[in-house]
Parts: sequence; C-alpha cells; structure tokens
Amino acid sequence: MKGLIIAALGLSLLTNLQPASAQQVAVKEQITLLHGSHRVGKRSDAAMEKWRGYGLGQFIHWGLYAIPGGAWNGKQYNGAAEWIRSWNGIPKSTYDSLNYSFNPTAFDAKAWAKTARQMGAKYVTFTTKHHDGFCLWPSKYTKYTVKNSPYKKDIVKAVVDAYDQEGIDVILYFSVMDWNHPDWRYDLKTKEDSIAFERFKKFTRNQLIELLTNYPTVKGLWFDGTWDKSWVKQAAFADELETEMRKLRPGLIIGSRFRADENGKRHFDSNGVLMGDYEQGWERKIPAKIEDVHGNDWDCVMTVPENQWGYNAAWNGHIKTGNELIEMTARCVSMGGNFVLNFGPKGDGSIRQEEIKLATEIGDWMKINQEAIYNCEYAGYEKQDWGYFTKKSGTDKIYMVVFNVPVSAALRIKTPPKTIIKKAYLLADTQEVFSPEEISGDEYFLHLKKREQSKPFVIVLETAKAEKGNGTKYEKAKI
Ligand code: FHN
Repeated sequence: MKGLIIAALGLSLLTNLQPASAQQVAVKEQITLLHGSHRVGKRSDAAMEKWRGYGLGQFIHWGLYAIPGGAWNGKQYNGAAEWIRSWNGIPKSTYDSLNYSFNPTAFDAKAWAKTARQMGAKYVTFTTKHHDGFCLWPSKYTKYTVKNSPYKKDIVKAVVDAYDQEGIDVILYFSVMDWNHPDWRYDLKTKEDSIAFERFKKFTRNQLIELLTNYPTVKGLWFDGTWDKSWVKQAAFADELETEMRKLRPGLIIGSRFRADENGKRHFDSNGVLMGDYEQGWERKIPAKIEDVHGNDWDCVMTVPENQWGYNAAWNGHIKTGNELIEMTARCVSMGGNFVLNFGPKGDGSIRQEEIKLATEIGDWMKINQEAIYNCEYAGYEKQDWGYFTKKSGTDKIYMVVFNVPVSAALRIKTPPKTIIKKAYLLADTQEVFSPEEISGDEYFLHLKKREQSKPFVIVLETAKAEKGNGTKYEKAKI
C-alpha cells in the first residue's frame, strides 16, 4: 500500500458541518513499509538497559580539522571548525594534504579516558571518520588514513583500549558522507553518479564491517552525514546493512540517523515510528517537556560554545559554564535522556585547558551527586521552577536536583496521586533532613535552612505507594 491513508480523508469537506470533537477522530492508518522501523517501543535487552542508565557521556571530535583549528593563513572561518574544508578560503586539495602533517605528539588516549572518567562520563562517542573522510584507523579500503600520516599508529584502537580500561563504553561515530572519496555523491542525477555510488556503498559497508571486526568491544555506532539525497535513496541497502551489522554484533546500539525508509523519511518512518534504538535528533537542543520525546530513548549531544565540535582556537559567543552543563545533564536525565558533552582536542592531541576545567567542575559535582544521574529516569512528578526530578530506575527513590532556590527558600513538590514521602534529606549530607510541610492535597513545601547556594544540590525523597498520599487534610474547592 503506497502513501499515507488518512482515515478522515473527507475531513476538509466536513469541517464546516462537524463539531471540533468529531474532527479530532482523524486517525492515521498504518501503512506497510518494507524498510521502516523494525520495532515499536523501546529495546529491553541488557545492552540497551545499560545505555539508558549512562546519564552522562563524552563526545570527541578529532581529525585533520584540528590542525587549522578554525583558521587558515591567519583568516578566521566563520563556521564549525570541522567544516573548514567546505570553505572557499581553502583549496580542497590543500586541506586533503593535511594528512601529511598529522603527527599528534601529545596524543595520550589514557589521559583522555582519565579526564572522561573524572568527569563522570559513562560512555564516549568517538569520531572514527568525519565528513572530510580521513580515517583515524588504518582502513584497508582507502589510503586516506592515519596509517599514511607521519603518526602512522591506529588511533581508534588506542582510544577504544584506553576507555575500555577505564570502564567507559565506546560508541564509534562514523560519517557516511565522505568528501574525500571519489565515488561520494550528494545526489544521483546521472547514470554515472549511480554507478559511482554503487561503489561507494560497497566501500561504506566494508568500512563499517571492518570497524566492528577490528574493535569488537564497541557498544554502538553513531551515524552522521546521512541527510544527502544520495544516501536517503538507499533504503533497501541501508536496511540490509543494518541487519548485517546487528547480526555481527548482537546488542549493537544504532541511533535514528542511519537510514531512511523507502519514502525518504529519516529518524521516524512513514508511520511515525522511531528508526533505530534511540532518537538522535537532539543536537544542541534539549526537549522542552517529557511529551516531546514520545516515550523513546534519546540522547542530547552538546557543544561548549555555540556550534564548534572540532578544535577551534578562537571560541567565541557564549561559552557554557560548568553549572550550565550540569543543569543540562540533570534536565536530560529528568526526561529519560543521556547528556553527551563534546570535546575537540587540539591538533597535537592535547585537550584544551577550558575543557579540562569544565570536566573537573562537572566531575567534582558528579562525585557527590552522581546517584541522581546514573540509572535514573523520568520521575513522573510535575516539573517545578527550582530544578528537576529524577528517579532511580526500579525504585521509589526520587531526587530533586536543585538549581534555583526561591527567595522563600521553600521548594514546592507535587507528588503523583497515592504517593507518600517517607523521608527527605540532602544527598551530600544525609544528616540534613527535611520535614515536608503540606500546603494542599499532594502538595508540599520543603523549607531549606540555608538560602545561599553556589552549586546545584540534590535532595533525596524516599517515597512509597499508599492507598492515600500524605496530603489528605485539604478539602478541594467546590466550584
Ligand atoms: O555536520 C556534523 C557536525 O560537524 C558534527 O559532527 C555534528 C555532531 O552531532 N553532526 C553534524 C551536524 O549534525
């Protein structure tokens, strides 16, 4: 069956005759798709459960673009540093020759992994190949790799080993779009384009199988550069390749950016069902409310400045602070997502001081408050202005991650029906307990003793289900 069938097809004809409630019965009928989503609802296996509990991750964008660091011959490029090759200010061939200067003498994968662990990251997404096509592993299928640079050594292996060692799961970033490959096309307009792209598809498949074979401990693949028409038209091929990869690595986690369905729909198929294991569309933005994630798994990837992923020596605009990034982490977890903070190491392989400082600030906070972030989920509590609720999965333990203390120093809580608060205390100091003051049925104030706070803090609520909540004293208004 082709095309979407809308049950209320004659709706527009009836619009003037029907009341609003009758118009709302318009229901989309499901259509049969050959290459749509393979599943409705969340994955429930151990690998995905673990992914769901990460809370905080690290993204690393590193490649040849780190050498110019956002500038060429003293001129600043206005876009994201990793896109500098697309700038007319540089001849493409000159950029492509940067592999002959790639010799990151300060690269130390173990130091990177230590920084990530100290920050509290539970997973890392690492760029094996960005849009420029340069491979940080010695791929057999192209000469444009680290093997043919002065550095020579396999960087992907060093990163995977170092992060494995620190107990941080690794996800490999892979850009399908490849500016360096002669057979890559943005669109397939001629027969020659199609012939070239067939070769490119084979190349892409070989590289992905190579990555999964060379680095068997990786937990997933993070795809990018999949928006061009050439790739969007490959629904059958990409579907088959996804199946092949999943067969090769059971438990492999793949987000919603890999493939389109046969109607060219990306992220969500023509029936509106998520493609892949989690929604990958939250780039530099966070859902405003729980309804926006439609019950799906998701993660948010975030830059420190506005839009710089690769190293840019001249960060400008607003630079996020440690507290802002902690807030984003809590906000994501409160809506069931993971927060992934990007790092763009320099051309020599070292991590810039600003990023080290942020990692330290986040890590210092996480050391005390991580219980409210790891293995936590949406709590089902009404959102309050002071911050975010998270809930330890599988328990009745609720965390209040407090960022804004009101002048009254009273934090409002509205519990879901039939919930009692048994105990409330500060996570950092369990001796500091609070007695919730009932202000209405199911609504309470927690009165803070100190009003001045320089850091976000966490209050734990030990709750339980009960026939009636604590809040029974207040009679509802009869209106
Ligand atoms: O174009 C890329 C960009 O350089 C960066 O890699 C981000 C990371 O999510 N992804 C693409 C834009 O969506």
